Amino acid sequence: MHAAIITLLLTFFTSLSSAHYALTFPYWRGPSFPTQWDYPCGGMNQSLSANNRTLWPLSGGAIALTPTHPWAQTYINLGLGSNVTGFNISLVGPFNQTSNGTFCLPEVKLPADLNVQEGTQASIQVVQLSHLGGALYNCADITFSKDAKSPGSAVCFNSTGVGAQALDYDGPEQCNATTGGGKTSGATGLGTGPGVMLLVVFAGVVAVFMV
Ligand SMILES: [Cu+2]
Repeated sequence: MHAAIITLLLTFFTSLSSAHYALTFPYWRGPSFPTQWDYPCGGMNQSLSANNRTLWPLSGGAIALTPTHPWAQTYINLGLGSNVTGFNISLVGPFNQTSNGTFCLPEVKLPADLNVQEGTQASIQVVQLSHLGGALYNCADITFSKDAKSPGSAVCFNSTGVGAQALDYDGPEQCNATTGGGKTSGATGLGTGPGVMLLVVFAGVVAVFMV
């Protein structure tokens, strides 16, 4: 009886751990699969970074992960320091990361006004909001350095079918107080200037990253 329950639990947790995603570059803080819902780093606390820092280029570098979901709204953030509590610098996103396998952005640039020095420590946070509605977190700890090495094409590549898309934005919701009307149709909204502009600009950004 107990053995059966344990087998059932093991099966459940194995199926959980086969989902979610890992960071393969910079290498993640730790195997967060069972606790990946926990903000801000999937349950992997900062002390785990002690022996696990990746050298990363001073102007920014590659970020590779192994998504397992059909799609996920994805954000990549940065926090400076050796003990990061707030990931307040947006590096990429949000964008829709599509399909599963390996996904890599070969050169994620730092914001132009961000001044990092040789030896500056920081942590990168990846957030994926999956199709099931869960928020999944992972962090990787880095040291900015001119000696940082490229992860190489064995680590930084995009599996067949894996990619990124701009998020579709079909205009703000509109409410007509007199008729009680709701949201306008997507087709109508897409015709509005700001929405299309946002889409085009962001598609350009993603295209640059995907080169
Ligand atoms: Cu998952």
